[in-house]
Amino acid sequence: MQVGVIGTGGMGQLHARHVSETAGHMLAAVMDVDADRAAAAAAGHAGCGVFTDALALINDPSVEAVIIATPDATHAPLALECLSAGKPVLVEKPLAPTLEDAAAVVAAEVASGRHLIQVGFMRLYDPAHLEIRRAIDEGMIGNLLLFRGWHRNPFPVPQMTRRETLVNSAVHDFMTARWLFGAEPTTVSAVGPDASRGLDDAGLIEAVTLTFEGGGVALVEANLVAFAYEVGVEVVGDTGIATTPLPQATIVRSNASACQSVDRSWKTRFVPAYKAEVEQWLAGVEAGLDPSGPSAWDGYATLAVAIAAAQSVEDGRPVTVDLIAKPAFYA
Ligand code: ISE
Repeated sequence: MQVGVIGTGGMGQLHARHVSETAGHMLAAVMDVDADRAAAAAAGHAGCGVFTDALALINDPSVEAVIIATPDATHAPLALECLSAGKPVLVEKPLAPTLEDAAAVVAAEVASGRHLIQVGFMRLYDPAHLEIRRAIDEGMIGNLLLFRGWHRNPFPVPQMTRRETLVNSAVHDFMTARWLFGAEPTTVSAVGPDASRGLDDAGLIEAVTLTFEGGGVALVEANLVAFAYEVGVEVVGDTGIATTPLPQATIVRSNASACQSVDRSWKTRFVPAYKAEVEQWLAGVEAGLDPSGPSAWDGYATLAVAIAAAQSVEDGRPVTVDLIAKPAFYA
């Protein structure tokens, strides 16, 4: 496939590299409003075109599939343009900052009659997460009762609000909980320390509780004042527990102490997951298959959880997750 990448910041560059590294596929074009950054991203990729207009890239005949790695607010409108052009698209999370925009993408894809959209929840391709999934699927822990996720990120998007902490960041953890339970959350309760606790950036730590259809419970720590980039999952069943391992970096012991390097960003911790995500997305697109990864419905439903969590923080009480009826298109 000939792939175009829109947005050449850190994520766009990583996706562009993984496209080029995937045998049989080519980075055909990159786009950025910053022409110099787009040109730099194209350098080293023979034959890669440089665009400063996203629509021009999407509609260019040389582009057969698109990856969107632009700021959150542009994800939905660009995904709609890809639908109009009939081109498969891998769009970074969140699908949109508002439920209305996410629902519009769902409606447009259903109306198109084609499954063209995959949303970039790359943790579903992380080996540690896949081992948790396998433990559940193979009955190693019995019936899943409780999910616990922690998401510690020392470098969030600058000046994140409480809402953005949940919509931009914790949205990953909500997707993982939905994926493992195979169900939709019914209520959300979110609380966080306030400035009275002496936290200058109060609101960048949220504790979120989700209850699910069928009785499951999820506890999520969204922590953007962390001192290392750490993402983990623990699932408790009625016959066992499965937990992702702690970081496995080498432990160096000297001067009567031991130290171990830690991750500082998702762009290092999840490189294998991002690579597998692009490889498997491209393989499906090339085979003419529907995307096997998270759909536009997943993007919408997971965003609904994040927005309900933000409402719960504001209201100081649990909030019901109100979803539109799930189209049969996403059965
Ligand atoms: C970022 O946009 C990501 O998607 C990362 O995976 C997440 O850990 C981080 O908190 C987000 O800001």
